[in-house]
Amino acid sequence: MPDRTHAKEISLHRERCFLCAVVTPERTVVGEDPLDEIGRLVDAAGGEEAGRTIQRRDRPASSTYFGRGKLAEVAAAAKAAAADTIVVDDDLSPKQLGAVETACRGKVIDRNEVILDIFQSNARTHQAKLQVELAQLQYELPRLARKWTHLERLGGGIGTRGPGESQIETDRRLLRRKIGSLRRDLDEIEARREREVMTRDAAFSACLVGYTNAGKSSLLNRLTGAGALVRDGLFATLDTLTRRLEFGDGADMLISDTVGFIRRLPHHLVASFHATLEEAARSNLLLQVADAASPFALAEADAVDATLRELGMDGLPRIHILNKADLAPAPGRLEALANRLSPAFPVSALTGEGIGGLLACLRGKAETGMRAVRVRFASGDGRRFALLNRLARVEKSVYEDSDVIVTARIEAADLERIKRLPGGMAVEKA
Ligand SMILES: Nc1nc2c(ncn2[C@@H]2O[C@H](COP(=O)(O)OP(=O)(O)OP(=O)(O)O)[C@@H](O)[C@H]2O)c(=O)[nH]1
Ligand SMILES: [Mg+2]
Repeated sequence: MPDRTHAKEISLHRERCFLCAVVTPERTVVGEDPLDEIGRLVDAAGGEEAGRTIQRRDRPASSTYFGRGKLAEVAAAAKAAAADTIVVDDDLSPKQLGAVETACRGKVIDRNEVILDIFQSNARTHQAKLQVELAQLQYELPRLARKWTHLERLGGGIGTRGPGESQIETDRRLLRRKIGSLRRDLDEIEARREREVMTRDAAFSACLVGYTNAGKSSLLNRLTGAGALVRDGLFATLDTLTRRLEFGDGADMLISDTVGFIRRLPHHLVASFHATLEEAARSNLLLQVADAASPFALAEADAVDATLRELGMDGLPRIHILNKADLAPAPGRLEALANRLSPAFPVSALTGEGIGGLLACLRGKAETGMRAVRVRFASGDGRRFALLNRLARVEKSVYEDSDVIVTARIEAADLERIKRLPGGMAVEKA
């Protein structure tokens, strides 16, 4: 029996892809062809568009996704366009995917799989690779049965009598075991990383977040000379890269760049990239980057807001950066964006325009912004405890041996004052 516990190959590289979707009334974004985004995703996955079609419907058909007539039309159009793969811009149930496959007699890939494919080819580090594999296997688990029936239909191998239920069960068990072992490996990496973060000093930290391709990595490079990978295409960055921004007068802060967001980011991916996004959640300030030159900047900002809410990060202090100002956005666009996203800084990571103002703002935040810290000192040190309670927002105090460990949010200057009291105190980033 073939080992089916490896993630299935979904590569769209050099494939001719026929794009299609059911477009419901609530999904239509004004002014945008509904399939433009999936077109960019397919492009990022290395595929080529062979053609496209949509069906307007109140909702997708529950078992066949498209209406029956449209399904035949999609199959014919894809065949006429000599497409290798049908790409459906939606999250299909195993049953729907099976129905489209049967009608089109070929490879069918849904939106989740396209994004997984991009992540798979862009994962560079060990952690990112494990995260993508985990997301893939979790996506596949409920679809195993479909895959087997599919193989059967294709003729199987020598002497196949079709895998029975028991084979599917065995495969499920193997998949689950593999998922468990991936999770353990990732937990270990996360724990190690957590220890590293703890030993870092209590520097003020900011994280760049935003729609994919907005220019987050370019900004990190512009601000810190980091040398982060920049590429025109979706999901170039899948890891968190943290660099120190020095203001030149001794003050500094940490800035992290991380994976970009998109509308309807697949849930398995969000869950698998939990550790990577967790870093962002622990920062003191979010730098939300928008591509001001994108005609869909506002819709993209909505998608980013929704993802931040989903990740429980919408409560963090935030400033908006309207990037790509050099591309001369349509008249009034910058103003409209700045009205909706405030406070906002129009900048260009490419030319450096506006970066001075942004730096001044960040310098101020690093000085006055509250940072989360964990401090440890002798529990008998009542003076320090009282001052801490007065100057900081104390979240938690835990007593351990003869020490007290306090988690709190505090401004840098106040932390310095408390540090200077006699008696000694250890400071960690919370
Ligand atoms: N004209 C112009 N192009 C920019 C600017 N900033 C970034 N770009 C371009 O936009 C593209 C995406 O830039 P990245 O920095 O990789 O974007 P990102 O947000 O990190 O993207 P992901 O990591 O894929 O989510 C690249 O082609 C950059 O050269 C800018 O200020 N002006
Ligand atoms: Mg990037």
